[in-house]
Amino acid sequence: KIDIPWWQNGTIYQIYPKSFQASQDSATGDLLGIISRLDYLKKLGISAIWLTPIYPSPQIDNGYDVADYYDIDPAYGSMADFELLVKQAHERGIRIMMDMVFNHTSTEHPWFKSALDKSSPYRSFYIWKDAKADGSEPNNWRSKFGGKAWQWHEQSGQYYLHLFAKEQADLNWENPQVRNEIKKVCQFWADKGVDALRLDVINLVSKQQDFADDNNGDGRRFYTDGPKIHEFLQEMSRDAFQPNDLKTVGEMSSTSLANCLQYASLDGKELTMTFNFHHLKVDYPNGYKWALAKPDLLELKNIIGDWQTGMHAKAWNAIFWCNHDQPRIVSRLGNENQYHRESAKMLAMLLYGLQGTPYLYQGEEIGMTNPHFNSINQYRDVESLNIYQEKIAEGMNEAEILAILASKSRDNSRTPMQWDDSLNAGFTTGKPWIEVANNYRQINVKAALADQNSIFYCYQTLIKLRKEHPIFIFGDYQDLTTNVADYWCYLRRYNNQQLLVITNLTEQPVNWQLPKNLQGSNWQRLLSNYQQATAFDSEIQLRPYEALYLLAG
Ligand code: TEU
Repeated sequence: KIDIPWWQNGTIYQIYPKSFQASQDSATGDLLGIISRLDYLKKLGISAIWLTPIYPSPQIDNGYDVADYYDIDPAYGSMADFELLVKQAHERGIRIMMDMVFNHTSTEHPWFKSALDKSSPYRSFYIWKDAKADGSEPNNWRSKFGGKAWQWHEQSGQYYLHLFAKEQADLNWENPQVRNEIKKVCQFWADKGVDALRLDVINLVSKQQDFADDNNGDGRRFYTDGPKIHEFLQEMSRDAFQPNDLKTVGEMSSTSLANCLQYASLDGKELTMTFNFHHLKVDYPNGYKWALAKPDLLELKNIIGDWQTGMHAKAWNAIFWCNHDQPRIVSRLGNENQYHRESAKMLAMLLYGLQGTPYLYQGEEIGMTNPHFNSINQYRDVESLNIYQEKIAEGMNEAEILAILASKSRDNSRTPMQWDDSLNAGFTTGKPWIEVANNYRQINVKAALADQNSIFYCYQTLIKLRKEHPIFIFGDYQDLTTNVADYWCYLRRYNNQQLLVITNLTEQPVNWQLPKNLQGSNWQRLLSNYQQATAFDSEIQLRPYEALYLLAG
């Protein structure tokens, strides 16, 4: 038996505290609510929970605008509640991963407030530039949330950079004092017993220092995987992560495989693993998020395949379908209606057969769907509200932009967790900050736990299988269905074992012919998403959204 570290064979469960569980009648969830659900998470079998930001914040971007790195937002509880959460989680063998937002702070952060004064020592904590001769912005970079990336400050007569909302000012990582403050923050949370960190848009922190205009883009090529990024991460790793044994996952916006090989190298000199998002852009026509298109399933497979083979035995992947920025996967790649259960399980089996650490987003384990909001008043997300205004101003009709939001908005994944069929799905006895999806009477945890054949138990099994079979962790990857879009079968090999992951991505039945060299192996059925097993020999007949794990050796 080999000893595999938790961050390799465990599954990490993402909690969006605002929408997870309220302990009483508040509009948002809180830490005591999370504590009350730890036994549920233990039953699921996860190894760690990632909490999106719970620090004091004006909540312009739901906590990704941090006003104090050293405290808990009163809406979520107190530091004592947090300490209790760490203790109670650890008692159940569940580790805690905190979300660290170091590319920017809230403009309500004391550093930024002080930085408004040109003579303050904190001025250089942020990126201030003079206007161009005609008074316009220092360059043409765009904010990821729409509009320009620069905000004018009248009193001090300069612009500051914000790659996200104007209330999220970018920190100046060139300043060693900034980096030292960040190390102190990591130390503080490590001392509280935190085991791991998720680093928000960490590959954007090193900006090319000439701040030039981007003549064929929005500026991202001047700060994505920027000039000093590896140097900065090595410094953080040496001074903050490694001394505290903090495991890390970097959120890598628009990154490349070559860079991730270095960020997440198994030598551990930078980070433990990385998220990338290329596979979740296969339904963005020409890379543009705010338009509708069917997902390109061939591209999906090719992108994931490139990362599987590219990172194998060299660096470590984080694998995921969902997070708080993405629509629900069953609505996106599956079938919410007739094949809700089959397609949700198929997508789970497809992902959990891959190499890397799975991240499971709250509600994914019960097949939660997009809520299908149909009025702008139902949306809360700053990005969605901005794009709505932009499109209306451009003359798009309202029905069209609402249809786009219903499929693309980040709020699709931010609706309250569906616990049971009572008022507000058991999330709060008060009025939730965002509406509950109205299918909660059918799709909820209580119903899932009562049904041995539910999506929940499929995830529970997958999480367990990954701990029992090292082939999931260390096996190589080979696509057996290249150039086919509608079904996807791949092979993992480790020592003398073989694992076949066979999936039908559509509702059309399909027959798949086992490659000659794999026929006759003594395949054992490890898992299937249909109750009645399909017969197989050299040919396998796949029903709608069918998925199968076969193991040999
Ligand atoms: O997201 C980074 C990011 O660039 C995207 O996922 C973004 O939400 C998407 O491209 C918009 O279309 C991280 C956080 O996960 C997100 O919630 C924050 O809003 C963002 O950083 C800023 O801190």
